Amino acid sequence: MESYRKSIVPHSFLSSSISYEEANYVIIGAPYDSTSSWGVGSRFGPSSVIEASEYLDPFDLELNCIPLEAGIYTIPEISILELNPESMVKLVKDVITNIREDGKVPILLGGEHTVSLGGIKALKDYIDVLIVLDAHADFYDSYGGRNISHATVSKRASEIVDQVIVYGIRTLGWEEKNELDGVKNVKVIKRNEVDRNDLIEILNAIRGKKAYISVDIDVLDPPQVPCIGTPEPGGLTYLELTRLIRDIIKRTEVVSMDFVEFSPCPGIRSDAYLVAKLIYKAIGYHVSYLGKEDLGCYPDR
Ligand SMILES: [Mn+2]
Repeated sequence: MESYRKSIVPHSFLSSSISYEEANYVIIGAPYDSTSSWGVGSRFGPSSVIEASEYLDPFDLELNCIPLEAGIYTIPEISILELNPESMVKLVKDVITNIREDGKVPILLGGEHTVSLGGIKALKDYIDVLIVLDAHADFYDSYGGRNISHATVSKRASEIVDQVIVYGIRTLGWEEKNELDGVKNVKVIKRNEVDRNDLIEILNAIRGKKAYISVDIDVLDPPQVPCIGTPEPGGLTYLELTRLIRDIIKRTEVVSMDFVEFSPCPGIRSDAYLVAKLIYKAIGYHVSYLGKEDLGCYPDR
């Protein structure tokens, strides 16, 4: 269980070569896509994103600093591909628990959305609110005969977390609508239901709370990132998404983030690069507003 701390990582996020001990942020690849209903392939997400990240410029033009200096370490991918969803969630939970206990910020990389349940379970006692950015509500009580599935993630999470906010949805199953009517701690916001000012108001209402952000890459508009399992038209632009993540991190105390459902297509490099940049940007905002040391970042310029 502890062996990953000393192991040599062939590919690390932004080619970082620091030790686990020195890191404030830890990238965890969770290659799992066993319950995916349409496009399988998100198992290749973590390795593809980490490979693309090696081409990122460590200097952040917007923040005017090098967030990488906060220390980012990449552990080897967790071996979960062959597990059933329950065992997979348990193993991801154990890894995230260890990283949290070491005082580091876990950044989980899927894999399908189901892997988030491992992170959420590990951190449920440390978070007040779960913020899910997703094209779908993922609020089925069971899907394809499974209680733990990419389509039930927010429903399962709502049973263990006090408050859940889902933003960005563009489609909803009838069964999901009925499930949502039966819960009080979940706020699902349609993509076009609110403008940026409304979103800021919603975030101001949770100011200072401890938060977990789960980013389903399909919250983006399919032309922005075509390589996803379940594409849904009408999504966010890259800039809208990064700004929203910044707005969240500026107001809440984000303890962990995950980025899931990216499913690389052979021959397309821009997608993996976009996801890598999105993750580095999110880490950059975290370093700026919540970082342990002042690296001279200026997020509001
Ligand atoms: Mn999802």
